[in-house]
Amino acid sequence: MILPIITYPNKLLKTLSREVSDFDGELHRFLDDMYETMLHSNGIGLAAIQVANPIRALVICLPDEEGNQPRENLLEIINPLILDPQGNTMYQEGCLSVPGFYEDVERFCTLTLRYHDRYGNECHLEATDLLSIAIQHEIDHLDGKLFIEKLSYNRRKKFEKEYKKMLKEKK
Ligand code: QAP
Ligand code: CO
Repeated sequence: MILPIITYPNKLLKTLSREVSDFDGELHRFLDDMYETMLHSNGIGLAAIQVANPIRALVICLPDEEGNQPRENLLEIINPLILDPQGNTMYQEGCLSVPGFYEDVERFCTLTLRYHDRYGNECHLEATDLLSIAIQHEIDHLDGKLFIEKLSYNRRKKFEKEYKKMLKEKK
């Protein structure tokens, strides 16, 4: 089932999402819906709060060389914790909840992630490059934060102006 994605400035995006404690069929169906919704919207990452569910769950599926995002490349990340973040890197980020806007954001370069899979098993992964950036972007959603909040004052002003203009034209 494809779920509606909420977009800025919807205040729900500011929610602090709660930990998942039941790794049951309902969670599994919801994760399936998140993957379907992300692919349908041409995304590479999606956090639960973006479909109005305030739980600490996110999905990431980076495209392969052919641009495909097969299910075997899907990462389902629940209750994540970043350990040992290192270095800094810049990337031009976008967000399904801030459609049509992309801007450079600074992130940690590499990290280790502790999280649970859909069955509640404890997992660890080491991430670099785009995966590391995607993880940090999505975990920010779980904490009610958007990438536009990391922009400098002037770039944020530029964003607000462009975004309002775009919303008006869409109507
Ligand atoms: C987060 O972002 C991310 O504006 C995932 O019109 C960002 O999937 C991970 C998208 C940067 C790694 C690096 C955005 C699709 C998708 C748009 C997305 C749009 C259509 C964003
Ligand atoms: Co996002």
